[in-house]
Amino acid sequence: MKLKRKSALITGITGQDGSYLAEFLVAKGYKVYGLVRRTSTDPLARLESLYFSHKVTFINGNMRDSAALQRAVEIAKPDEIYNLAAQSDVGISFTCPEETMEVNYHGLGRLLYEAMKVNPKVRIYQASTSEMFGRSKPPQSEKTDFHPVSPYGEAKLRAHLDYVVGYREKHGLYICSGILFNHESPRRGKHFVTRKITHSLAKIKLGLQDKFELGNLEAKRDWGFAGDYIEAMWMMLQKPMPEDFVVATGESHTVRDFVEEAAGALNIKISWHGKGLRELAKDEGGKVILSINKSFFRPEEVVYLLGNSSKARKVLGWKPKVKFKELVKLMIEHDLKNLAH
Ligand code: F7E
Repeated sequence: MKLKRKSALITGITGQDGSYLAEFLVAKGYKVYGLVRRTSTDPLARLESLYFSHKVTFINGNMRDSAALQRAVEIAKPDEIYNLAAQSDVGISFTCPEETMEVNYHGLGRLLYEAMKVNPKVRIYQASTSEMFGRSKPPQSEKTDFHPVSPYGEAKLRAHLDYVVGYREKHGLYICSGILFNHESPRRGKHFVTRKITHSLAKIKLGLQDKFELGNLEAKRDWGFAGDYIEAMWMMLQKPMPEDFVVATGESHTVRDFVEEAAGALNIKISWHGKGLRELAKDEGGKVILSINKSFFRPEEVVYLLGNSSKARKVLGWKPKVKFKELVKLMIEHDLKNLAH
């Protein structure tokens, strides 16, 4: 007897995580559908081969549009939904708080309402985030209190409490939060700090750019590889009962460490000069390659994130494969190769 192929709907399929997850689920034999928002940028940038080989099906729509969400779940008839669509830029959430709440909080509410009508047994993954911990002391685990400091963190926390915990407890919905710490890759958008650093330094190395600017160098983040983290998303939905999991490496580094590691991978010897907003980094020849610009600071900053993912390791059997140094190296190598063409 032939088993029915599972169907998955990924919102946010065109993003970094969405594209890795689509590849992963296609390889597992899933029928994969992606909700795609109309923008003027190329939605195929990360998904060209899957799309043209008809391995994923795009459905137009976005998280603000209930009718479009209804159509998406009716077409995909999903066994699993991965809600990765979001206004995911923490810095921008301070200038666009309403949009952030609309998409990251109300969007999930709309999706759940439509999904439950089509299949009350659907399993849903919600992309929650370490930003919900905000100023809670590290290391942060599933037991740590939430103290978000950004509109992004607040919207994600409300979605977690009202729709993940709330619908699980009140309506018996199968829904899990993956509380993911920062996860990066060569597919990361260039407005996030890691890719901004690797891309800018690679350009400087190739003589295509003189210098670049950053904000707070002292923020500490637990950076893992996105390709490892999407596997944890899938693992969560395979458990008999829905639960929430922290996904992290358990290693934290400052933005400054990231700059040094990336420069080292390019054989650029940097030295730091000055303090605060006047701090600079110079190369061996004394040329300024990095300066500080206060516009990249946030009104409120999450100072120190360090995840304790022992529950995911124990219950899911998940562990990160790519370590910090390797992550930086693979991002640098990708940027060098792409820019050299
Ligand atoms: O900033 C500092 C900045 O924008 C990291 C999202 O995926 O992970 C991400 O959020 C740190 C912050 O990521 C610049 O102040 C310094 O402390 O790369 P980011 P994020 O805000 O941590 C979480 C888990 C998510 O859920 C989010 O969706 O770097 N920083 N200078 C800078 N950040 C940026 N973007 N640009 C700078 O020039």
